[in-house]
Amino acid sequence: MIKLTIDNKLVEVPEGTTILDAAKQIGVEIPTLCYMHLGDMGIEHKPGGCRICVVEVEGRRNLAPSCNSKCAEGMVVNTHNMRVLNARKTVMELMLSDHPFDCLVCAKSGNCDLQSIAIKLGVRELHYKGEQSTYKVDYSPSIIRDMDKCIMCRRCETMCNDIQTVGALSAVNRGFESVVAPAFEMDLEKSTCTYCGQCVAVCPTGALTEKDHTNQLIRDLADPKKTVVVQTAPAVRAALGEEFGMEPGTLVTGKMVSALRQLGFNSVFDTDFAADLTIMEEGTELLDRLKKHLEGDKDVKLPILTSCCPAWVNFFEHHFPDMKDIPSTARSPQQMFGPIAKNYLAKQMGINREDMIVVSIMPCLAKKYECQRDEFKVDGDPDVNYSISTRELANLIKQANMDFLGLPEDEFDNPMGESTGAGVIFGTTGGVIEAAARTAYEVYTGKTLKTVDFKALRGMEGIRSATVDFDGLPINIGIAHGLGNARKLLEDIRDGKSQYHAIEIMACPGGCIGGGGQPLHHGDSSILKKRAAALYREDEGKAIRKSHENPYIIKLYEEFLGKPCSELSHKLLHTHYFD
Ligand code: HC1
Ligand code: SF4
Repeated sequence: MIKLTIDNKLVEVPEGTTILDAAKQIGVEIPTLCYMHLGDMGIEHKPGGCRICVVEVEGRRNLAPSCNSKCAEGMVVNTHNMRVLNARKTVMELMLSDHPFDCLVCAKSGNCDLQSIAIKLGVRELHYKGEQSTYKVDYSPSIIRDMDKCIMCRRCETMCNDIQTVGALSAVNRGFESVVAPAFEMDLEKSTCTYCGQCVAVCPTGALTEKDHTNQLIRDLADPKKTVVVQTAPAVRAALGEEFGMEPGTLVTGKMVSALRQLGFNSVFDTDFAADLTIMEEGTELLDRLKKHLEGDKDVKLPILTSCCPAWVNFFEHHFPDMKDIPSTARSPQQMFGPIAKNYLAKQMGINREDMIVVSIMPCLAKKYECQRDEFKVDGDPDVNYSISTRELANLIKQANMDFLGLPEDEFDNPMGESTGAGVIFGTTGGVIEAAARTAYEVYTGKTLKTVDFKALRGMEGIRSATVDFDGLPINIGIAHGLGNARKLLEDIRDGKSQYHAIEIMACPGGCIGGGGQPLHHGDSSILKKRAAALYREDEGKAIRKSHENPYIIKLYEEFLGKPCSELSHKLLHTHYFD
């Protein structure tokens, strides 16, 4: 242990501790910008580049960046004397000298670390005038890159390269010209970006933001000629409340439905209903492949991989194109909801497909891109018109001046609002495969499960595995969340080392609860665990917890689809993948 003094307080820390962490231990807050600590993910990004966290260390000529300066025995540190404050202000002013002044209309305004530290430091005038960066704004279907606002903290680079192993973003050029960009400064859309949005989630400024569809939604809701229906993803209800000061893990399903109804949606439905539908299709595909595999059919590929996460689909299309016949062909729940709404529900409502607008509320930014994929359109009309993120919904509720906390608890509309507990847990890592196991077990064995809780499949470790006993047949299941972890499982499959029958993959750490469109969690895994616990609570409270018992799903097959994996199901609910 090492003893030192910070702001006249004695502190004892293990060797190797940084001044920033030692200060935290005694409740001294030092502002940071480029520094990022992602709890359980094991990532500590401390390039010491921005210099906003400088402190004075007695006996040293220069101020030290506290995020990457280690404590030493007897050190005397001052984190807030006027020399330090003056230096931080100068650093901030220099950063702002090459930053556009469009705070009033910036998407990040009010939620921007650069802005809040500038306010805290009381920066009122800028003494440095110099050249301003003028990069072309890069608009992709999910993410907007405005590099004039980049402060070169390189958090996005760490997220994209170290956690996601995508490598779409890295620093290019030198000096004033340096910027974080895809290779050859190409547009994000032309790069290997998966649109997972994890870079957006850690960007401290408005350099990386989601493509905002709120204004389009406002226009559609105000148009009396349009029937606007909405579906809400499982993970949204477990995090939306945080935007209104509620504790992480507070379930706000009823208030969310109420808010959506007050915003003017004609019907408020649940993506969880479509998640139940996904289980019917994907589960049937799993059992079919399994049966053929057990019969010795060499053409059948196992493991089957889940296919509901669009960033994950992008990832394997870019990085593992040779393996694109392994994932399930089932569309994601978002994309199953669309064709059922526009082909089945529209008929029930007596309206034409073209007059229906299907909107989704998603924790994810890749869902925006997924809506635009050509295979999910009919004559140019998307099955799901567009998607807005949890953060965008929260902003819209705030724009409408609604008292979210005071809203009553409403129920979803039917027929596409009824879901089972299995549909709910899709939103957390392990949930999709647990939902599939509940149905596949009962269909395969013909027996009723004693307990539907497959606790061995739950947890937050990046790669997990468990064997589920299908009445004497051991089914090996793998789970990965975060694309770096997915890569490891895929490389094992490619090398012939995988023993799994089925694997669930979600691109974002934690699954959808940690999606790039959720309220920012700053890598705090305790927040992710609380959101996951909320979904398991909602599952436990449901009268029906197995997808194949959802009465509206049963009715949908009776009235419309025939049976799982029928010809019509294949036409509407399945897809194919591209190189
Ligand atoms: Fe997800 Fe899914 S769980 S992908 O994370 O399969 O986004 O929440 O909606 O489509 O249901 C996201 C969440 C979501 C789909 C479902
Ligand atoms: Fe990388 Fe994901 Fe950001 Fe794309 S969205 S640049 S894959 S972190």
